[in-house]
Amino acid sequence: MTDKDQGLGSYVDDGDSHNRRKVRQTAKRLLRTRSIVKERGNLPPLAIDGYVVTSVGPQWLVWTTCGYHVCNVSGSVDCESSGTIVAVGDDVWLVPDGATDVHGTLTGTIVKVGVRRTLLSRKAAGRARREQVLVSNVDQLAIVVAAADPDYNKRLIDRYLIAADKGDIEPFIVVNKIDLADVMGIRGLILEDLAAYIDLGIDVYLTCVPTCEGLDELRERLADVSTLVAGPSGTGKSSLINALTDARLAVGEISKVYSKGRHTTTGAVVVPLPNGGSVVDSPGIREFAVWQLDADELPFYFEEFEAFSGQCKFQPCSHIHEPDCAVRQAVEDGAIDTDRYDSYCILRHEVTTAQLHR
Ligand SMILES: Nc1nc2c(ncn2[C@@H]2O[C@H](COP(=O)(O)OP(=O)(O)OP(=O)(O)O)[C@@H](O)[C@H]2O)c(=O)[nH]1
Ligand SMILES: [Mg+2]
Ligand SMILES: [Zn+2]
Repeated sequence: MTDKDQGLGSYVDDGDSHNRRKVRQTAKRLLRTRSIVKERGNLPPLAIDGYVVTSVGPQWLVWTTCGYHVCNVSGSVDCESSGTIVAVGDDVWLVPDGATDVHGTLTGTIVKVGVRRTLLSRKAAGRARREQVLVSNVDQLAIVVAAADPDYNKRLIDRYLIAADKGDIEPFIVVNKIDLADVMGIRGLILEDLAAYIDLGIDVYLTCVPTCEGLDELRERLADVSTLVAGPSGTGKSSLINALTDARLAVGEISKVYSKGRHTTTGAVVVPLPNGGSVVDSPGIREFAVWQLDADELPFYFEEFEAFSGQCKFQPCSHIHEPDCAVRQAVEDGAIDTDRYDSYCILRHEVTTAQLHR
């Protein structure tokens, strides 16, 4: 009997991730566009390195071996910018000012931003076509949704999965507030509903903060790596992080000084884990427009299409309107999840409309 049959904890598919990697490589035909803001050459002799923990208004809080520094960004910062010069998680070099701010925190100026190993981007809100890097240099993305209050939305999950793939981040799904599913008697339905992700090799964890269900499995998953915890507002991201760390203690006195005492998370913040690794708490988002997604590359992000797309009559096939489309047939036959196909159609419509207006 499998975990799934028992309706227990987490669902970890050890299956072959080779195919997934292959598809990802094929899909990543678009290079991340980055323009050098300024290449300064040698670093100033007093520069020290650290990483960006969170934003503090227009400034950045940077952890270094000499302690926290609240930093401005130099007007001639050396970075490979893709529209976002500094992001939480960035490796940076700063020159200390030799002073402190009103809270007694050391101050400095960021002069260089390191190359981002991984990143999670989206299209910035508003009309401008601009990339917004939400977080950089994390290994994993925990997509946290709630079993209820608020109801989860698979379209948003699918967008996160694409963005994670594009940014070289390994995603997994956390369904928190599973206690509410039990009250409503819908745990089984949720598992069925999310089976397509498990089939894709994406691990799904079921958690409940008050009863600690699933927290051991999650703790294990987070150990020794860096994980961005993202998802809609109110799903319990901060509650999970607080249960797994002593977040306030871990980030230190400094975050208390700068936090605005709000319940809702207002900006991404790196929280070290007690036994190694770190998590990045992030504010809930309602919408997520994937940055730089082309209609032609979209099918590659729906890797379950691959087994069928070779048999479509027309090559290439958009899998939307062409006759004798093997992908649509597979959806009808139940071999491809209907919701995933719906996500594909919605995204395809979005990206083709956006391409027309470019
Ligand atoms: N029933 C139930 N409630 C939970 C659980 N986890 C968190 N909550 C509650 O859900 C509410 C939202 O939790 P938060 O941790 O602030 O959610 P968040 O995802 O960080 O929200 P944002 O910061 O706005 O993105 C709080 O009232 C929590 O007490 C859970 O497992 N079960
Ligand atoms: Mg929060
Ligand atoms: Zn087709």
